[in-house]
Amino acid sequence: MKITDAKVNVCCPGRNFVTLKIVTEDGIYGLGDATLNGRELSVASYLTDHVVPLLIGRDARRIEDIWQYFYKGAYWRRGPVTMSAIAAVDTALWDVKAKSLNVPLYQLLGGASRDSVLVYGHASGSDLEKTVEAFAHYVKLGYKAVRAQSGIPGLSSTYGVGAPQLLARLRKEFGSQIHILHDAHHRLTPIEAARLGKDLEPFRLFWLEDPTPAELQESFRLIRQHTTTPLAVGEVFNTIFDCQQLIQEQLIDYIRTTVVHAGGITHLKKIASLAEIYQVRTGSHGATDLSPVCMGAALHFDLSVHNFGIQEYMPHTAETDKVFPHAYSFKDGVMHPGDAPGLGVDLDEALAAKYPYERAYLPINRKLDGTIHNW
Ligand code: CS2
Ligand code: MG
Repeated sequence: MKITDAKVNVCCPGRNFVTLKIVTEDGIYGLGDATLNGRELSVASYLTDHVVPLLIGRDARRIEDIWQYFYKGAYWRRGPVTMSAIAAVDTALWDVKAKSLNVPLYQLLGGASRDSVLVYGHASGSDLEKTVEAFAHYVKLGYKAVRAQSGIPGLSSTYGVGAPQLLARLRKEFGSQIHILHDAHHRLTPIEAARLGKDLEPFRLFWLEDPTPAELQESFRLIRQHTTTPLAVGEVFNTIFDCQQLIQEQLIDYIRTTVVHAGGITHLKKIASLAEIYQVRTGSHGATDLSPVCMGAALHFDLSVHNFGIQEYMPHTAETDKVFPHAYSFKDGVMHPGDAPGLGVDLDEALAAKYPYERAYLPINRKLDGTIHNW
C-alpha cells in the first residue's frame, strides 16, 4: 500500500492546528495531529520540507519501520519539533491501517480494556468563589473528575495559588465522591512542592500535576520522600527517556505524555508498557491546543492500554469541531472514541481554508519583581 501523497494543513478555527494528511495508492487517507502550541510553523516546515519527500513511495503498512526510519534516520534525535512531526506521521499511518481493515483503531491496539474513558474537565476562576462556581458547573455537566485552579484576586494570571484553601472549600461543598486534580504548572521548587503535597494530603487529590520542572528527574525524589499526594507529569515530554527515571524509581503515579508530542501511538505504547511494570498509570494531556485528531487518537489509546488512569478533556470551540468532524463523544463524565473505522476524526479542508494561520504565543509569566517564571 504505497503512500502517494502527503500534505500539511495549517488552520486557525479559534486557535492554530497543524494536521498531516497521508494518502495511499488505493485512496485511503490518514490524519495525524502535528500541533505544537506557539511553534506550529516549525513542525509544518519539518514535515513539508524534510519528511513528506521521504514518505512518498513508502509502504504505509510498515508503521514501526517508518517510525524508526524518521527517529534514527534524522541522526538528530528527540525534541518537541522532531517528535511532533514523527507523531503526526505515526498517527496518520495507524489511521490508514485501521481504515484499510475497516476497524476502529482501538481494535488494533489490543481491543478495549474498558467500556469508556474517564475524563477530567477544568474549573478555573480568578478567585476562590469563581472557581467554586466553575467547579459546580462541571459537576452539573456530569464530570466525575475536575481540575481546580484559582487565581490571586487582582492578578491577571489564574494559575496555581491558594490550593489548600480551595481544596478545603471544594471538599466541603462537593464531598469525597468527586475526583479533584490540581496543576502547579512547573512553578514550585522541589521542597515547595513537597510542602504543598503534604498540605493537600487531607483533601485526597487525584493528582498534583507538574509540581516542579521535570528536566531534572531526580528532583522528584525529594517531593516523593515527603508526601503521599499522587504526582503526575509529562505534558512537555517527547520521549520515553524524559520519564525513564521517574517511572523506574516510582517517583510519579501518572505519566501524562501525549500522542502528538511524544512520538505518536507507537511510542506512547512503549511508554505505557514501561509504566505498567512500575504501576504507573497514564493520564494523557488533552488541552485545547491539541487538535481533535489528537483527542481521537488519545481516546483509542486510553480505551486500549491496561494501565490507563485518566484523560484530560477540554472541549474545542464549535468552529474547531466543525473543521474536524469526529466520532468521539462525552456523556456522564466519560468519553468513547466511537466505532468509525480508523481514528474516527476527519478534516474538512474547504472549511479549514476559511481560517488561516494567526501568529500566537503562549503567555509569559513573570514574578512581581519582573523575573521570568515558569508558566
Ligand atoms: C495545561 C495546558 O492542560 C494542561 O494541563 O498544562 O493547558 C498547557 O498549558 C498547554 O497545553 C500548553 O500548550
Ligand atoms: Mg498541565
